[in-house]
Amino acid sequence: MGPGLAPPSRKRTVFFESLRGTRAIAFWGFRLRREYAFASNVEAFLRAAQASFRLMVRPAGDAPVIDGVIDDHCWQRAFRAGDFVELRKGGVMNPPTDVWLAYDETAFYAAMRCHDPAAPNLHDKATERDGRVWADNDVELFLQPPRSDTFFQLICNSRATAFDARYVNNKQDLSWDPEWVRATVVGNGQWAVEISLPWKELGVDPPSPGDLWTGNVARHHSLGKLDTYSSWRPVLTGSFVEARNLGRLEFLSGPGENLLRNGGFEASESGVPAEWAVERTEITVPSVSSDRSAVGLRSACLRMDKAMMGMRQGMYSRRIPIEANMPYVLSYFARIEGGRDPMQMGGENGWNALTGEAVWLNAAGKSLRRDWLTPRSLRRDIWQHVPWNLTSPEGAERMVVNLIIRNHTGTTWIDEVVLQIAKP
Ligand SMILES: [Ca+2]
Ligand SMILES: [Ca+2]
Repeated sequence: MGPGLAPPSRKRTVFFESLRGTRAIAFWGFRLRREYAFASNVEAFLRAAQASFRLMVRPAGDAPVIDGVIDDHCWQRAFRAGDFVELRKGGVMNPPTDVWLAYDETAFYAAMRCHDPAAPNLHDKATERDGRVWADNDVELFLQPPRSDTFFQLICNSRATAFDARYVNNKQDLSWDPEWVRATVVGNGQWAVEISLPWKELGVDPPSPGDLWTGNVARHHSLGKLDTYSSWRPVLTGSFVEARNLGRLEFLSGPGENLLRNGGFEASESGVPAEWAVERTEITVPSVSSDRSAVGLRSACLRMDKAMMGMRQGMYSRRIPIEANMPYVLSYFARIEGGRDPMQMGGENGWNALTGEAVWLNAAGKSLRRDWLTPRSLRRDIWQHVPWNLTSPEGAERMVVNLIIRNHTGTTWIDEVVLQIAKP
């Protein structure tokens, strides 16, 4: 056991999956399989999507305890990515893998859950650093700082044995032996890993919010002669170990306290997410779906498809308690796909419109002011973070966030709506 190595803890059964989480994953898998079944050319679809694959990395807040148990606070608020795609084949991998990423000034943190009906009987063998770890059940993390010709590969098998290599212009250097901490728990039907990698081991400063790195998360599922390989960012030609096959990692600023509850649109039985409402007759209910989770967001998001007769679709938040004369930041993630070119936001005459409003109310529920929330333009096919700076008017006690979409073509997704007090 080398320095920085946490002892592997095997064959502990972990009950960290809430009922709600299990249901969301099942629903999401069903949606995705159905979509893929309808796609006439899965590979073409994936190729088009490849460039836009983006994993969001949120600040950890409190650093996770690296014990292989994925129940730390930072994982609860991290984005979950999944839907690993099989190497050079393009199908969504089953059994699935879930990934959460986080960071702080000290280190990069990752948690992966590998679903595997064979667990706990995994028969992994490698115990030596830089040995045949990649022949076992493993997870593989790839990281490349911006403007660098070097990327890093960190492999961990179910016994928490490490394989770490540095690649300079795609040439492997195994002598790179950073001090990183990892721990695994092998349970029934799954095994889990947590990783902490100090930034100083990469020889770089910690990322700042908004920084874009490249990277990927991959998995080897060892099934004897039926080994399978899959990754979060699809790799359709070549191997995982190529800079050109890395996706994007986006480091985000901290969410602070979200005054708006259920900004992630976690679904309810009725189809309308908790804390949201549909209040106007000309507005129809958008669907809550999870079919874009692969770009980094959590289990549910709001989906609005091309509407009949220009019918608007929208959701209204419940009234959120706020303070008067206070600066706020309201933000969400949006993604548009397949619409008319160029996409015109804000106009409603035959075009797609993503609009919204923040309505400030006084104690009697009277509207004091409306601030329109209409992005001027959005790039297509990637999740984008759209923030507004707002100041509450004198006498305001509550606000309502209205999200309204009018799609004549294409599809729009919204997720992770956050309202917080602006930093001074
Ligand atoms: Ca933990
Ligand atoms: Ca090494």
